[in-house]
Amino acid sequence: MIANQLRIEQHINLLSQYTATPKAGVTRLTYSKEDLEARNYIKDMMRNYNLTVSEDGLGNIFGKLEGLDPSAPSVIVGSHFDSVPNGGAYDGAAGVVVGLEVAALFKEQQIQPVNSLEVIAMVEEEGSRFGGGLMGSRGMMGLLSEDDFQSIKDKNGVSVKEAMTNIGLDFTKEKYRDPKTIKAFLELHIEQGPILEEKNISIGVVDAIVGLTQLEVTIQGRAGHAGTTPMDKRADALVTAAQIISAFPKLAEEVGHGTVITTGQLEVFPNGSNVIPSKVIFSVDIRSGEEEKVQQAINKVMALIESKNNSNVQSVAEQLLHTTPKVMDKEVHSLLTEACEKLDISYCQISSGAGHDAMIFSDYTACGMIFIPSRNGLSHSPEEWSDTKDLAKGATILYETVLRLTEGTA
Ligand code: HGY
Ligand code: MN
Ligand code: MN
Repeated sequence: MIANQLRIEQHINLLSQYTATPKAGVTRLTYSKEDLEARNYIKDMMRNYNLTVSEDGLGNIFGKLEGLDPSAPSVIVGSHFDSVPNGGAYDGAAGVVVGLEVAALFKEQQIQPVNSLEVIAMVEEEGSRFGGGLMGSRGMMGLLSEDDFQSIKDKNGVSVKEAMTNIGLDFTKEKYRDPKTIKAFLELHIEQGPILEEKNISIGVVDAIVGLTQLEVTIQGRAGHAGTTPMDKRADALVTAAQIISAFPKLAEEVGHGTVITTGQLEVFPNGSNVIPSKVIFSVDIRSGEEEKVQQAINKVMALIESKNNSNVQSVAEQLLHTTPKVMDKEVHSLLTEACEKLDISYCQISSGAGHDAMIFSDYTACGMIFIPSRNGLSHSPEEWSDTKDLAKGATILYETVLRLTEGTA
């Protein structure tokens, strides 16, 4: 493997230290202190590898190796560098580190590309701070308006613009990236599931990514005294929320075809142990490989919410994100599999149950993704772990593929 496993290991270990919850996984929320520490590290590494560093109006980081033909569209390689709360050291970071490794190999091998190579580290893919998710890639493709960046706020009411300013980022810079300036987007990601490990295969070449819908549901009831309010005189928002959420496993089963429905976030107001909850806000994450099944699941969830409305309790659901299932670019997919065969690395086709920035970019440019195995299939957990040997294999595959896409020569 031409990729340097030790260097990759160092990047992963150092980035994992930029967390708000040391000893309890990686918590690196967008535009946080930890974001800034990781951002500065990534930019320093980009400069080490002779890349010209820039940040756009959302704080996405770019490291560019100018090609012989500056007018030719770039090949972009990378991933996101934010995390879920108490997540792992590899989700997103592995793809950024492998992008850095491709740039390091271009430098070591003195490769001069025709098309520019750009390493990217994107913000807010997880949506852990501002909800929805895929904000960095959606912003680049013009799917979010300037007003959105003022209205989108975190749980403490801090807007994207304020949060950016707080860490010295300039939100007035251009956010939009003309897709004509991108030849292809490549991303390595951990599988976040058990398939590759079970099959004892090093690389999954992604053919498709599930459709993903995120809802935010608000249940409005009425606060009351837990001791003096008879059970038949209550408008308990949390009881209603519990009735809705507990029905999701059955709804998902009715839709079938691997459809999954999850509530990962729930807030109770006023959150007093002796107060009947007046309001509950919770998330609903709906995924399936077929758009028709996603729509069926959404319809069932909305009908269930509607059915719980009465004179005492009212519910509303807001759609924060909806992406249809996406297919990866056939030509890029072939280049990736050819690289696996040339390097004699075991691989298989795989579909993604996780969402990725590639599902946004794939509507605008050629996208390719490869997965590496996740130990015990675990992710979004402090126990997330992948072997840097597999990361080195993945980096070598992306290096070979980027060489061909950029028509690089030594
Ligand atoms: O939710 C996802 O699938 C991704 O980790 N953002
Ligand atoms: Mn994730
Ligand atoms: Mn991810």
